[in-house]
Amino acid sequence: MDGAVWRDEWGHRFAVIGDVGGQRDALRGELARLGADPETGDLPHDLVVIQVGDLVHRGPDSAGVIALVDRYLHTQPGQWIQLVGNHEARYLAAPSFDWPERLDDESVATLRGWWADGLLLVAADLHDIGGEDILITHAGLTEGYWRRVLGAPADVGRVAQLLNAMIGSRDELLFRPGQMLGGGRPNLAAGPLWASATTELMPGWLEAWLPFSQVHGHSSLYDWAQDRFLVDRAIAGRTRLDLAARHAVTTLDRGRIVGIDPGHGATAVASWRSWEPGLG
Ligand SMILES: [Mn+2]
Repeated sequence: MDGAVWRDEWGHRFAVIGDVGGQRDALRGELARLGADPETGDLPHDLVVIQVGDLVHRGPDSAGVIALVDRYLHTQPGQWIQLVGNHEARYLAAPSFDWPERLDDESVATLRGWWADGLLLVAADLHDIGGEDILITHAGLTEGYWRRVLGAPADVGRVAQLLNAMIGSRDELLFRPGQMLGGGRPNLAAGPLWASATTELMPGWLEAWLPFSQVHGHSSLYDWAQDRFLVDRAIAGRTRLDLAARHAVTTLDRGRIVGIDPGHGATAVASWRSWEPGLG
């Protein structure tokens, strides 16, 4: 489906940005590539950004990333859709995992304000991109969670609505862990902030009919640093890699699952891009 950038009925184009991990300069650089003013950072008026969560930790400037996003949420509302990652959720409920870094109090207060004000979502959805519907979450929606918790709705808009309606009232269920927290066997009903792409998200959907396509961050089927797949050939054989963008696109029977976590660490990776509907 490589072609021109897709636009909605109001002429908006979209960019879905993977995990930022405290890399403010890398985020600013990608936004400038997308047409943001390199000086002021202002977004071009036709652009809507969807960021998949994990804004913070690992990199040098988590507070700067939070402040930047907070500015977009308030000065260009409707042009920035912020999803919650497990690294944000750590500050929204009793901490479920240890992490060597601690956000400053002001950043924590900002995150909690977003959650209380409905500015931090669990899911976003895009309709009819060349016939394809797409659900966007931090870690991906597992088959088990979609079936058992949500009741297996086929409509992507309904799924996003159900997930976002749980904010503030069912946080424990939204933050349901999987194998990445506490280990143990893969949980094919792991929650949308914690599902592991390799052992939970992909294996569950490989055996089922995907009701809509998905874009997620959080983890990757491919180890970009070591240049190797972390999954078996049944999944790797269905997966196309964009090494420069750090996107892994797995095509299943009725849709695809696109992983866009660039894998930033203490330093930002040199080459990565957001995922832009219509471009591939
Ligand atoms: Mn994550």
